[in-house]
Amino acid sequence: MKKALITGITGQDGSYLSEHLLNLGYEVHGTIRRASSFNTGRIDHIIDRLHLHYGDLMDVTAMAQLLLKVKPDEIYNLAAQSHVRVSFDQPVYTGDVTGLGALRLLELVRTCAPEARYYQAGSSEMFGKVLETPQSITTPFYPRSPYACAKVFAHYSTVNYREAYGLHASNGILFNHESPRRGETFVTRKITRAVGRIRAGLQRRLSLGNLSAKRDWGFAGDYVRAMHAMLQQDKPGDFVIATGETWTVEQFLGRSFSYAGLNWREHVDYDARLERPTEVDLLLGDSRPAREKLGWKPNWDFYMLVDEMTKADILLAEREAR
Ligand code: NAP
Ligand code: G4F
Repeated sequence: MKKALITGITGQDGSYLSEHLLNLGYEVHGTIRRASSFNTGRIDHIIDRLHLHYGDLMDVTAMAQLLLKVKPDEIYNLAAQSHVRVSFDQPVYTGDVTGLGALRLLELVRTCAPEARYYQAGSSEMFGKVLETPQSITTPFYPRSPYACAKVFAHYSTVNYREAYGLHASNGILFNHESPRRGETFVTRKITRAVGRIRAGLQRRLSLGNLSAKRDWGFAGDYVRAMHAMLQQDKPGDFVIATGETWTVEQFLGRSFSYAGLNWREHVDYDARLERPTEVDLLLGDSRPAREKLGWKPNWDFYMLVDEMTKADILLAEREAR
């Protein structure tokens, strides 16, 4: 039985990747952080089938012990301070966790588990102020936030450890992917949560920032299949994972509100504090190499994504209202 270790198992992607690997017959291990309140809500439905360990990308000693104890065949580094806006408020912390955290883990893989295959969660945010459209694996990076700078550092650290030490280390450059399990401060979930709550009479207004930004939005459940597929290749490499379609925040907003029979213009306020010092205006990915080499393709399109997220949050708000 193959063993996988997932950092960030409590996050959106960690939960879908765990389900995927369990379905494939893996023994799935993951790191969790001690918190003052419960933080395993996304994996509670499978928790009896998982092996959870306290661990943190800042804590090299605990992570080293974990690698030596678990001896994973595959390591998925999903842990990060993953919020772009927050990274402007906590740039050094974000650089430490999201950037140096990956390097710390790579160094541990090199010394404690050199045969393990390593996946690094890269981001389309690295393309930032895009130098070409669509963005592909050869598009130069132009990061626009402390988060994106940290991800660029993690990306090149992964490439360097592959080339310098022969690790089977791959970067997935994933474009935005969402789901009913998405964190509630990311724009898609913030919108669908508000739609559900407004419809149920639990909330009146929704404050948002820039509505004209364009994102290539996919479904997280589709994207974790690509992470696993990358580690099954004979040779490690880097892949862009995207739907190949781009939509504005306003289009997401319009579709979600209309799914619930509401008009967004009657409920949404503009709040300048939600703007970023530097914005990423347009993301649109070219994932043809992943489709050809990994045999990957997304099953959900934009409308399905918005509708499923909105439906789930309508049900959630109805339960809250009861
Ligand atoms: P997420 O929901 O924010 O989950 C982040 C995970 O990292 C959580 O499990 C969190 O634990 C954990 N974590 C944070 N700081 C940590 C630390 N110091 N040590 C150990 N664990 C830590 O993110 P996601 O959407 O699942 O994304 C997964 C990864 O893909 C992230 O690296 C993200 O940057 C990257 N990515 C995401 C997208 C996207 O659109 N979702 C696109 C491209 C790349 P707690 O639950 O304890 O906070
Ligand atoms: O949902 P967002 O916060 O996602 P963003 O910044 O694109 O980052 C996400 O995707 C990246 C992949 O490209 C990941 F690497 C990263 O970890 C994260 O998962 O914001 C999307 C857009 C932005 O242009 C933002 O300015 O929505 C705009 N926006 C407008 N109003 C808002 C809001 N974003 C948030 N979070 N909250 C708002 O009220």
